[in-house]
Amino acid sequence: MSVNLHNAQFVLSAVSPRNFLEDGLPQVAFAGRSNVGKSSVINRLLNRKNFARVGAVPGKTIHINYFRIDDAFYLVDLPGYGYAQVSKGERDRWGKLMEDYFVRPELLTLGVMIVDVRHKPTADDGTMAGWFRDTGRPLIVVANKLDKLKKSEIAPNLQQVRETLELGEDVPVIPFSAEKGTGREELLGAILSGIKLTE
Ligand SMILES: Nc1nc2c(ncn2[C@@H]2O[C@H](COP(=O)(O)OP(=O)(O)OP(=O)(O)O)[C@@H](O)[C@H]2O)c(=O)[nH]1
Ligand SMILES: [Mg+2]
Repeated sequence: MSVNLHNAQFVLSAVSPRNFLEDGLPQVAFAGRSNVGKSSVINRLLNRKNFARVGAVPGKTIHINYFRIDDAFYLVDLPGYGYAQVSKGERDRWGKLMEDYFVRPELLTLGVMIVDVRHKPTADDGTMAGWFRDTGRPLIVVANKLDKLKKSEIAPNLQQVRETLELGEDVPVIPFSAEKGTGREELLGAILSGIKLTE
């Protein structure tokens, strides 16, 4: 089946498991540290400027946002983590919501984890990768902000991501720049083939 990415709409923002969607359509869940460029990657993927919100106030959205793409699948935007200036209460709410989500791996069809290719993945990134791994579902890692690296840094940094997150050989690490568009086709192809659709 082919997908029209232009037909994308926001569906709902879940703040508790009662709001989780489960209607049989595949769900592709995006996760990453706050400010890693999650919204930018989603916008780039859909070739939209302001679809998922970029930049506003980091760490403020402790919601799971669902976007329906062409009535074919959901793009699930999980709340970012690792933002220093959040309160304990917010961190707890984040943990509870994520736990509620990941305790039900049947909700998830494919995971997409976004990291900043400039830096060694954090302990939180490691935890996140572990949660994805424990679902038993396929995972794709997006190494974003590639445009900020010198050419000579690319290969070692990609390797560092792979090693730090202890990724299996079946997990692709896709060099990506939401800013420049690098990696868009590869990511799109990996996502669509992961859920058995074509563009
Ligand atoms: N140079 C560069 N900047 C990027 C890239 N992707 C995102 N950014 C910038 O990084 C900042 C954060 O981007 P967002 O897309 O808002 O990040 P986010 O992960 O959604 O952040 P929160 O939702 O606030 O947690 C913005 O200033 C973006 O313009 C990239 O590939 N290259
Ligand atoms: Mg965002």
